[in-house]
Amino acid sequence: MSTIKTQNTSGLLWVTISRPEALNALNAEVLQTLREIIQEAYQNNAIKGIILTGEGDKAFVAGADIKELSSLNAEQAFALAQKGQLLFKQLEDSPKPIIAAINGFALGGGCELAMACHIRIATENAKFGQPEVNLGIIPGYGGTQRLTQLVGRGKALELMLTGDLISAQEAKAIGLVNHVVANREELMTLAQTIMSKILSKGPVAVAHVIKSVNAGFSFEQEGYQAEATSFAACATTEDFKEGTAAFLEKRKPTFSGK
Ligand code: DAK
Repeated sequence: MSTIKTQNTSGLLWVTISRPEALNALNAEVLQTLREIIQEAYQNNAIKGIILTGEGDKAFVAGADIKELSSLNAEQAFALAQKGQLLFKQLEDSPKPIIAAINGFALGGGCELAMACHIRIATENAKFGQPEVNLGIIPGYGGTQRLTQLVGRGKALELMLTGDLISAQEAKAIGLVNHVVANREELMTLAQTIMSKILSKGPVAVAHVIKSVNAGFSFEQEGYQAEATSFAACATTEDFKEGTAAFLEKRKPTFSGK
């Protein structure tokens, strides 16, 4: 049975990590399947955006699979780290928007997975944390960087050094999630509402917003320079012409993605 379920509804790809017996923990199979799904989604012009969630009401993803982790040798750990980091970077750099719909525990690698997505929304029973220190390791899928970027150095250090879990409301208060809703049904509705709004905009501009924001956190590029380059690229598109024309003609724009 597959550990990830997908459903494509009108260009929106719903991706559900499904290992409820292990609270949707990330094992090698899940990571490999997710990698294949994401690569296929990038190449498929019919897919415009992705909503990522976990099966059930208890967990988004409760971390890397601790059973699998415990039996890794150094060589396997290195290979896993490289593959995992690449996947999370691909998610973060996706030109198509990705929303994490967090329906329960988002711990360790699960919290890191959510942070690699562009927008996070959660149910009120969700819990967040980087409890790796409890296992004698540190976050290894970019958590030390992304958590610090999202919530600031002081709170990030407290969470990673103590391994404490925080509630969805606390996560919202520190900027780790954008919205908290009552239950799974509301979560999916809100995810779809936000995604539909994003997908009504020009896809070239959407991709360049993501690229420009990410550039500001990259040591390889200067954020403002990248933003100017992206702005210039957007300005030559048909979507830009259509968007400005529609505004001036007081009508809704129809974007072609060109
Ligand atoms: N891995 C494997 N199985 C897990 C799991 C996990 N992370 N979390 C839960 N499960 C399993 C439990 O073992 C249990 O299985 P059975 O005993 O029924 O067979 C089942 O899911 C239900 O869990 P519980 O019985 O524990 O449920 P509770 O409600 O009592 O507790 C809990 C829920 C989420 C508080 C608890 O399950 C828990 O503390 N889970 C572990 C959370 C955790 O520590 N997560 C962080 C894992 S470390 C790397 C990069 C990144 C990472 C590693 C390497 N490289 C670069 C190489 C990331 C590391 C992590 O994420």
